[in-house]
Amino acid sequence: MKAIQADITTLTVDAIVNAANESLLGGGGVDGAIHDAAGPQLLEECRQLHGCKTGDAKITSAYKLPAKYVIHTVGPVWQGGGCGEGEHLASCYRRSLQIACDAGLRTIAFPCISTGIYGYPAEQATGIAVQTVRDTLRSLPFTVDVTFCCFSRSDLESYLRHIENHPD
Ligand code: AR6
Repeated sequence: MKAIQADITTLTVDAIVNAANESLLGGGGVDGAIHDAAGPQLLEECRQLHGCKTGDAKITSAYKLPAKYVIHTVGPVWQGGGCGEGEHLASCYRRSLQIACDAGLRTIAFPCISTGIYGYPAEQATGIAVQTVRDTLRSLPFTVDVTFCCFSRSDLESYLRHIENHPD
């Protein structure tokens, strides 16, 4: 696994993960950027999915994006930490990787799920993301190459610290 600072819509990977909401019908943040770059066909396909529960994920084509697929996952809204937010966030990373693996995908990029509009504290979210991806990769039947795609310098620094402090 590695961390970079980039706009996730520019990445040429098998799948980029979208930090969506339960409607899967678009929104702001990375979700808005992904729909803008993919074009209107993405929304058409998302309409057929009839939403997605928090902590779960669903896959679509990526249309005009350089990636092949988009895996839409729904992170938790931060409510102080006592409402299962940590388990839901971990589930987003786990389910997205399982779906990628089931589809035979080998490269995947994640944004910092829930840490924007949904308000999850970034440092805590980084710890959950790195630990969950590490644990899930060990359980998969083949290797998936994971990129943590950070939008901000501070998120990148946080990921680099967590990855270095807990090497494989
Ligand atoms: N590439 C990579 N990361 C990005 C990009 C980008 N182009 N744009 C933003 N980020 P957010 P959430 C980062 O708010 O907190 C939407 O309305 C951003 O800096 O996109 O899970 C959905 O429809 C932050 O680090 O997602 C939901 O309603 C991270 O992506 C809601 O927001 C996540 O921020 C989901 O909120």
